[in-house]
Amino acid sequence: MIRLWKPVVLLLLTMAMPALAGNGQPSMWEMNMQPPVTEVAEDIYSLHNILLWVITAISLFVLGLLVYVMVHFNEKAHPVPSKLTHHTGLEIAWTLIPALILVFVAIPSFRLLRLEVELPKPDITVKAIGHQWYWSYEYAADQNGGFAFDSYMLSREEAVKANQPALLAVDNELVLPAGKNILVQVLGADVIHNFAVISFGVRMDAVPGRLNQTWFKTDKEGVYYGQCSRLCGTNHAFMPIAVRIVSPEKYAAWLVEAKKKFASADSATQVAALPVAAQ
Ligand SMILES: [Cu+2]
Repeated sequence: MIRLWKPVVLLLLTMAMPALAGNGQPSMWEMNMQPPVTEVAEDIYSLHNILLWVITAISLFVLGLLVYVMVHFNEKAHPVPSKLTHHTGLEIAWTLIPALILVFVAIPSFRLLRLEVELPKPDITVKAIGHQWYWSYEYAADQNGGFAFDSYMLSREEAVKANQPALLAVDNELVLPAGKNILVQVLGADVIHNFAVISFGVRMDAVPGRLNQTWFKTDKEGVYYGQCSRLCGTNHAFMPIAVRIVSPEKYAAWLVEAKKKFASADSATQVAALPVAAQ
């Protein structure tokens, strides 16, 4: 009994503190998804909540039916079994009602799918390339970019020193502006990786030789963390994604700095050498 109170208190605390959930990263004892910061992520969250109510109602209804059958139709309560095998009304009902539930679920689901898949006119295009085991990013030359860099996870000591989350913080963040449509071209350099940032509702396979595209737009500045979400080898767990969303002014200033910082030849050749067939 004494041992039980600790998890119970923790569970109650957890339920009372969704407001404390970390933005852009997982937090301890979090029950729900990370707070969404794009329209797509918000829609994913609300569809998830709708489905939760639907499946809860269905499960409770089925449970109720089972209990009813056990109580009313056991041998003691109902010694002479009914010979009833068909009931037209019932059969129509149990076909029609599930079909209507599916239609009800399909409407927000297809709406969300369209929002995710239909790429809006991009303001900025970046390329995210998954490697064993790090990411590299390429900024388009015609958008004041024309440079590329690698992004490696910080060691635990480095992350703690920089006051950043361990296993998520990286040396070079993907910096992008708020309020713009960002198109991310996702590629794999060696095996299949996956570019996933939960708060953006973004999850896209990085396949060698294939150009996949996804997009996001957020007005909330901050750092949002993601992880490679396709098993890609020994260090799969150690190639996080860190996206820093800044104001468009700060972004313009960062581009000038980054162009100087990442002007080295080696990262540029690495990206150019990729065996990529455009779609
Ligand atoms: Cu990977």
